[in-house]
Amino acid sequence: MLTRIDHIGIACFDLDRTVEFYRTTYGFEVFHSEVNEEQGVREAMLKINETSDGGASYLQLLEPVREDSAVGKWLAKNGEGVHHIAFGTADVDTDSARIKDKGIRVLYDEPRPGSMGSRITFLHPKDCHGVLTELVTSAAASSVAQGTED
Ligand code: CMX
Ligand code: CO
Repeated sequence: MLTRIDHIGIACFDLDRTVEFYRTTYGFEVFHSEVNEEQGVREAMLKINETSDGGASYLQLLEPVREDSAVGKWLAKNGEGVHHIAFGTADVDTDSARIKDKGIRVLYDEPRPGSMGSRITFLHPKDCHGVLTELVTSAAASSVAQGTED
């Protein structure tokens, strides 16, 4: 079950300058940053609020580390802006299988590593009314599901 907006992914040319914009304009601070080589991005997660399912909602600022990455290609075509929306779920495997059964293209056979130890997959934007849609199970939700939390 999808229970929150986990994040909104925003593509930018210069991560540091964009982080500074969100800090000075709104007062949002960087909660976490990392490079995800597989996805070809350098990213900063700005936590906006906690959510009623025990998770949180973030802005995910994304700077490509390679021109041929998904975000690099998108930026070259569209310029900066909202790149994708991500819904949070306690069980990305079940939800992506359920959505795939509706005939919507799920881009990965198995969820892949996302921010902060999460597991992620994507739905094709052409099957989602033009919105690239990500499904996320946070590391905390994964460890609860697998019975490995501390
Ligand atoms: N939102 C909406 N539409 C998009 C899109 C996006 N973010 N990215 C591409 N499209 C559209 C294009 O405009 C294009 O439409 P037209 O044919 O009408 O022009 C079509 O989809 C194909 O686009 P493309 O430029 O040829 O790009 P690709 O097919 O090579 O890749 C996609 C598109 C969705 C498969 C690829 O971006 C992808 O695999 N995305 C998932 C991974 C990702 O985005 N990673 C970065 C974020 C990581 C994270 O969130 O942690
Ligand atoms: Co994302």
